[in-house]
Amino acid sequence: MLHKAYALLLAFLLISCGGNSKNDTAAAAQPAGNPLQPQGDTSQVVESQAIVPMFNADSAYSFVARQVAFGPRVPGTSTHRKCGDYLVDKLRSYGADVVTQDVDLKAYNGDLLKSRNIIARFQPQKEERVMLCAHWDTRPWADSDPNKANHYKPLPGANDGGSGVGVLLEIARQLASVPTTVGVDIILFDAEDYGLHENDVEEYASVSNSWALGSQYWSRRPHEFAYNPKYGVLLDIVGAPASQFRKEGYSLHYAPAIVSKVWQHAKNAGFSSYFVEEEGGYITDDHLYVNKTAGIPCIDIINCDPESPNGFGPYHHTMKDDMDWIDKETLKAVGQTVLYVIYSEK
Ligand code: AHN
Ligand code: ZN
Repeated sequence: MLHKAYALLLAFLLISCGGNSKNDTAAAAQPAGNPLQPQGDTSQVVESQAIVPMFNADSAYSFVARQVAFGPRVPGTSTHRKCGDYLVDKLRSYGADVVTQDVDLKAYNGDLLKSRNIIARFQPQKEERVMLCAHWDTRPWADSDPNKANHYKPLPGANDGGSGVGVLLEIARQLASVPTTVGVDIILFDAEDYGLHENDVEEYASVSNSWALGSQYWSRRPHEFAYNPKYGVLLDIVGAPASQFRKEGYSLHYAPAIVSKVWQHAKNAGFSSYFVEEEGGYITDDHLYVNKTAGIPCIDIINCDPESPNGFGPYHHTMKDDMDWIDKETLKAVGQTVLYVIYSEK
């Protein structure tokens, strides 16, 4: 893979320029930063490098599988509560300072959802911060399933729910051993996926903002006063084989520089087949409220498939959204790119 060659070359330069290569971290880690200029001043390139850990896709995959093993994570169910406890414990085990927002949120149809936003702070004393987020709940209804009998059944949520959280747990595991220069907050939003059922579109025609209830709540009331990270990156549906991440509309509108930064790191690392140089459509997702309501520039890394019936993928909001749709290469492309981003941040 290109990012390995890129990292190895830079690692060699780092060593030959007297960088510390003796400890375990350096052996398992790789430098990243600006693209290597073939004719450039290499010492300057090396100086700008940060040590970036290797993202372990097997580990991320197992974190997705663990969530799926609980069963559907629909707010208010015991599997949801148990998975929430697991996520809090896991993040604490990696040294994060974890707080939760436990709140009853009202769904568009009147259902009261016992919800929990989970906020894990790494190096909470640091002023300069970056936030990484994903939703951890799963959709209560497989309303895009080709079989109508499944339209009111909960889905496994491997990709939609599990994948973003799996990548973030692996990043948390790395943060436990290799600190970043900036502080990092991992925020797991609840109740993202309780939005309008396909059969309710007419009856609830006047309803808006039925999706992303947890992030809407958090965006009105962030976990700390005057919370002001430099930017946020949302991961949603990041596990399907050969995923393509297009530059999502609201992300380009509210946070164009962050889109460029992330896509540039992906390109340097050789992941351009995933992070494509194309604009995607506007997607109502957690980042919309983080941008609009909380005023924090936040992008969405999300796989869309313009060819498929509902615009995402053939598994999306169907009973097929299980581990068969989780691909380690995709988890790696996303996770490694995000590691490059946060470890390069000064
Ligand atoms: C809608 O489907 C309306 N928005 C995409 C956000 C989403 C749904 N992410 C996961 N499930
Ligand atoms: Zn969904």
